[in-house]
Amino acid sequence: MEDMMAYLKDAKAYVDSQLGNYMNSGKPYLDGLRESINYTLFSGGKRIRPIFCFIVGELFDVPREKLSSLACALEMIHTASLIMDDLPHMDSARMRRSKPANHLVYGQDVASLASVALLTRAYEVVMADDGLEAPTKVEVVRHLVDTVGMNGMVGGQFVDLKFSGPDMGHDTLDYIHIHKTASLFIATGLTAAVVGNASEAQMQAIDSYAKNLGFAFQVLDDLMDLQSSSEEAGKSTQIDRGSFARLYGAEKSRQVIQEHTDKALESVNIFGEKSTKLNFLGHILLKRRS
Ligand code: GRG
Repeated sequence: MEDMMAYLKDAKAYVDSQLGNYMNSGKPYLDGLRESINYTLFSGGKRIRPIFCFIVGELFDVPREKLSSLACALEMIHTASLIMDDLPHMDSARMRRSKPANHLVYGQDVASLASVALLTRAYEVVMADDGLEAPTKVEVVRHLVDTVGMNGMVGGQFVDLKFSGPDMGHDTLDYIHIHKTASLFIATGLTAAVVGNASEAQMQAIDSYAKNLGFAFQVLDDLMDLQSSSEEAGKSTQIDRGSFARLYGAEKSRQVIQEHTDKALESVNIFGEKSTKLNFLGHILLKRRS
C-alpha cells in the first residue's frame, strides 16, 4: 500500500513536470492565454487519467517515457473539458480544483480560447512525438478525436445540457455518464494498450475495466456533488444536472459504484499478477473524497 502511494506521488510529479515542458514556451503576445491555460492545468488535478495510462502501459512493459506525450494529452483534454464545463453557459461553476474557475479570473473570452487551445495542444503533442511510430500515432489520435467529438464527450455534454432533469430515464443518464466521463477513461486505457500492441482480448478487458470504472467514478462524483461542501470537493457542488445520486439516492449510488468497481476489477483478471496496480487504482478511486 505504501509502495503504491509512493508510486502515485512519483507518477503525478512526472506528469506535472512533463506538462510543464509542453506548456512553457510560446510567443510573448500569448502570455495571457498561456497564463489562463496554466492556471487550471497546474492547480492540483489528481492526474488520474495519465496515471491510469502509465499503469496500462506497464501491463505491456511500455516505459513511462514512451507514454509521456499521450499521458499529457489525456490530461490536457480533461482539463480543457473542465474549463469549458465551468463556463456560465454550461455549468456556471465558480470553483474548480480549489480555486476560482478559470473564467472568473481570465474572463469568458480567454477561458473559452484556453479550453480550445489546450484541446488542440493535446493532438499536437502526440503527433510531434518522435518516440511513437506513425501508425501508432494515427491510431491514438483517431481514438482521441472520437472520444472528444459528437459521439463522445461533446455529445455527452449536449445530452446533459438539453435532456437531463428530474424526469430523465435511466438510458439518458447512462448516455451522459458513459459519454461525458467514462469515454475518456476508455480512451486512456485503449490508447495506452495501442502503444503496447495489445491483443484483441486484452483490449476488450481494458475497455470493460475503463468503462465500468469511469461510470463508477462519475456516480461517486454525483454523490460527492450532492453531499459535500464546495470546500471539501474543491469545486462548485449542488449544480450537477444529470446526477445519478439526485435521481436514485445515496444508497443506490453506493451500490452501483461498488458493483461497477467490482466488474471493472473482474475484467482485468486475465492479466494475473500484473493487474495489481489496476486493482489498487479501482480501490483508491472508490475511496476518494474529492
Ligand atoms: C473536451 C473541450 C472539451 C469539451 C467536451 C465540456 C465537455 C465537452 C464535457 C464535460 C466533461 C466533464 C467535465 C465531465 C466530468 C468528469 C469528471 C467527473 C471530472 C472530475 O475529474 P477529476 O476528479 O478532476 O479527475 P481533477 O480536478 O482531479 O482532475
